[in-house]
Amino acid sequence: MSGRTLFIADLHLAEERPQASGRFFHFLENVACDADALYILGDLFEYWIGDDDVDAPIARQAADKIKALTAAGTPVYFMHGNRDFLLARRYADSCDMALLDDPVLIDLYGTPTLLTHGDTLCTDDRSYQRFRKLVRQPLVRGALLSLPLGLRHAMARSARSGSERAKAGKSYEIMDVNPEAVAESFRRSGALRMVHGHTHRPARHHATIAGKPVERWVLPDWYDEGGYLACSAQGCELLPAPTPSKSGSATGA
Ligand SMILES: [Mn+2]
Repeated sequence: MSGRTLFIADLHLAEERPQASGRFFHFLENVACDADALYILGDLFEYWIGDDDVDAPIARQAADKIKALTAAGTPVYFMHGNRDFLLARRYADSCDMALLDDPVLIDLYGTPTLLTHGDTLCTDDRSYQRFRKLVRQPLVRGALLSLPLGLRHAMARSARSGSERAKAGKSYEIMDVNPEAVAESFRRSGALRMVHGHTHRPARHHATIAGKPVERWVLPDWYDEGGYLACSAQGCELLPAPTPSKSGSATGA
């Protein structure tokens, strides 16, 4: 126990990006190992087509490494992102992760802290919000999961390229959080701190809501360096993920 709770998001693990998974596994074994808890706030995986996609090596590897962490005494919590919202109990149970609702309010060393993936705060992106509402409906979810695996793989591929095209056509502001949606989340929850990912714009923002100072931490993605938020009773700080090669476990990748 280090008296620290860690937060990560947007790792976007995928077979074709072994460096990101190498860095993540190194982080689990060398940084998260003595944390009070680890929270994964969505988009752990680049995409997720169902817990029955059991042949995905990256999913199995990640499950083994996460399970090793929980077995050693660090609880791991997972919240869905927009890429891996189909991840379900079967997979979570296989690595002893607890599934969290989005958003959720936790007591973090005495500070009421709201955790969310962050996509629901991007209310200016109306077309995305409509899509999100549709695919999260239980009937649609069930229908998606009942399709053959091969077809789901093909759909995930086309959704990824479609999302890249859609992003290219949207402004920087539209894809960021909406300030009023953020303020409303603070007001509704009574939180004094918020932690989220999704926008890939790591930062610490300050504001005053209902006369109280609040802070909002945005987590970095792991496309490049990767990083995490470490919180203790004294406060939080954003830190870079250590590079595996620096500690002698170079992969030559
Ligand atoms: Mn996301």
